[in-house]
Amino acid sequence: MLLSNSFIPILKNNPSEAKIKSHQLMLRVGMIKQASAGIYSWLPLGFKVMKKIEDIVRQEQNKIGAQEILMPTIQSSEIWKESGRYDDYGEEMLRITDRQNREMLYGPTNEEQVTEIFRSSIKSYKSLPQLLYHIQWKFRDEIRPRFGIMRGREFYMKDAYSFDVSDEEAFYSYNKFFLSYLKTFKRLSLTAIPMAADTGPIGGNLSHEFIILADTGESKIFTDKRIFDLDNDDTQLEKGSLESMRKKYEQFYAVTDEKFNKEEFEKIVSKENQLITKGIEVGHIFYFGDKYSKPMGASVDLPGGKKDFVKMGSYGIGVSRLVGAIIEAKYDDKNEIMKWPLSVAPYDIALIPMINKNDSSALDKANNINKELLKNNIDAIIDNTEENFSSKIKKMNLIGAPYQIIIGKKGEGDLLEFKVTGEETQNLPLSKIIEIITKQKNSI
Ligand code: 5CA
Repeated sequence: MLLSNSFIPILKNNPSEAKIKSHQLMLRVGMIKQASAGIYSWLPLGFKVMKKIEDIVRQEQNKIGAQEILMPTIQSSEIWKESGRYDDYGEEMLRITDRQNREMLYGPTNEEQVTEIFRSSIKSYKSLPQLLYHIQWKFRDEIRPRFGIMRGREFYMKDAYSFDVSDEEAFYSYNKFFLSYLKTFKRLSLTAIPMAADTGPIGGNLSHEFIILADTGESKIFTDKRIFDLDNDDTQLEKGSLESMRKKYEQFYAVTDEKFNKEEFEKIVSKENQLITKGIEVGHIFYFGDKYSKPMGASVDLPGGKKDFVKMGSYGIGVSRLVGAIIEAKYDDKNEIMKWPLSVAPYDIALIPMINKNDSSALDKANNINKELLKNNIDAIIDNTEENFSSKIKKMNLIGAPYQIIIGKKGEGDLLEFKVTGEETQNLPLSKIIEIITKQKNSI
């Protein structure tokens, strides 16, 4: 892609209304454009990143056997009256009346909608478990939307729902999502820690928030820092293995402030392992048994002939929030260098030819390099403008492709000036550069 043809409206300076670095960068490089308070349009650069995140989330959901559906954004109030949440949800719910005077709402979450779908088709324990998910816009009329897309009113969420015949089976489903979340965030190059959390308006009594560390995060967290050293590489998708994986995490104290108890923390966690800091909630999972299935009459026939209400859980990932969370984790705002993880980068590499009016040789060279890259499925952005070198580098450092090739006039034979963005230049032939990037891509 040529920079001159792309819609990347870059600002010279940081916009003053943005208080945290993700919001600053997203406005600065034109990833998003505010439409009204807490509501944004996604421009090409931001949209590309969000779609790549969405793809990884989807792949990891499919791997645990969850099936993708798509429910509407607008829901009928009827099902919310059945569950009893229509009044409970309060002012965060955007309520709409249609021309027939029917009460509708813009979905803040989908427990009711999915239970309604389930109960109309599934009648027997033999069809369980069912794991269903969708990736869809949500609306919550937050009183104070802030930090750009981090706490928006309209936001993009993956929400999954599990239906099981017993508590034991439901915990198995819960643990599948627990593992799937750890793997998803790792592929996004984030370390997300599962922490015991409150359930709020979703309900239930078992819940984990997945939190990444960030000074600008809104969640206060209290942990035993040894939890950061855990991995889950040996975990299999089978009951016993998943159970021991969750136990391994739960043996360490890790809670958000709603669950914090100072006395308990100081007793359980030795001084040198205590970590009190802030983080961003990128995912949240809940187990709530028959909280929705009972009032909404979602039951199945059991083996002995009796009926029982299905046991349910729900599992959310903030797909749009993750764009900001990755920036908070990766952006060096002092030096103004963004380095996107290759798994979600808007471009794999930036080609930066030094161009002046009378000499197009560097641009020709960039175009030839691009042809080779395309053959190898490597997506490049070419800065074909005639600006000076330092402003070109500055701009590309903000756009944040993880690699750069600088194409000057000198050029030593076949060797190119290659950079891992923000690091030292190395002189390498194109074939070696393609090898490095391809290897990195295959490991995602
Ligand atoms: N029904 C459950 C699970 S699907 C649910 O809605 N959970 S939630 O309320 O915790 O939201 C899931 C995730 O969406 C959160 O972990 C967070 O990453 C993201 N999220 C929630 N509210 C917002 C918001 N206002 N702006 C951006 N992302 C949000």
